[in-house]
Amino acid sequence: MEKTFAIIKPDAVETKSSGKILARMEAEGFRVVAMKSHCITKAEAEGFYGEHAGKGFFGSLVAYMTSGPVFVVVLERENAVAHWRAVMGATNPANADEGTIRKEFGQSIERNAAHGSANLADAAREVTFFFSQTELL
Ligand code: 3AN
Repeated sequence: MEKTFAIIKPDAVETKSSGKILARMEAEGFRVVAMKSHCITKAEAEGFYGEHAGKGFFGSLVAYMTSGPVFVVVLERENAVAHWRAVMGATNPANADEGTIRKEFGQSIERNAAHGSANLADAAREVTFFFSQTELL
């Protein structure tokens, strides 16, 4: 069993798509290990997306991720990291396949509805970024 970290991003919460995205997580066979509503702070967003610091879209990305509440989620399944990324689809919703979360709910490359860890090391880092060990059930 593998764990990955997901975010239902501000745009998806705002459009009241969170329930549909959670239902899709469960329909794909993920177990929801932990989930909470959270308002990401500027410092958290800058740390979480540190690999993108200095890129042209960084300031806008931080502003967007702190623009409203999100759901942070820990998911468990076989092959969880790769499977959740496949279910999300391409970063840019315009390039995302039919049936993916980003195709259905994403509005732009920035406002793209969901996050998923890129690899196992990122998943471990991202889970501990937002959750304490006692919250993982
Ligand atoms: P992914 O979330 O698919 O792993 P990353 O890690 O390359 O994509 O990018 C993290 C987030 O930064 C994306 N989910 C998106 O919100 C934003 N982003 C990435 N590339 C761009 C871009 N060219 N313009 C605006 N926002 C971007």
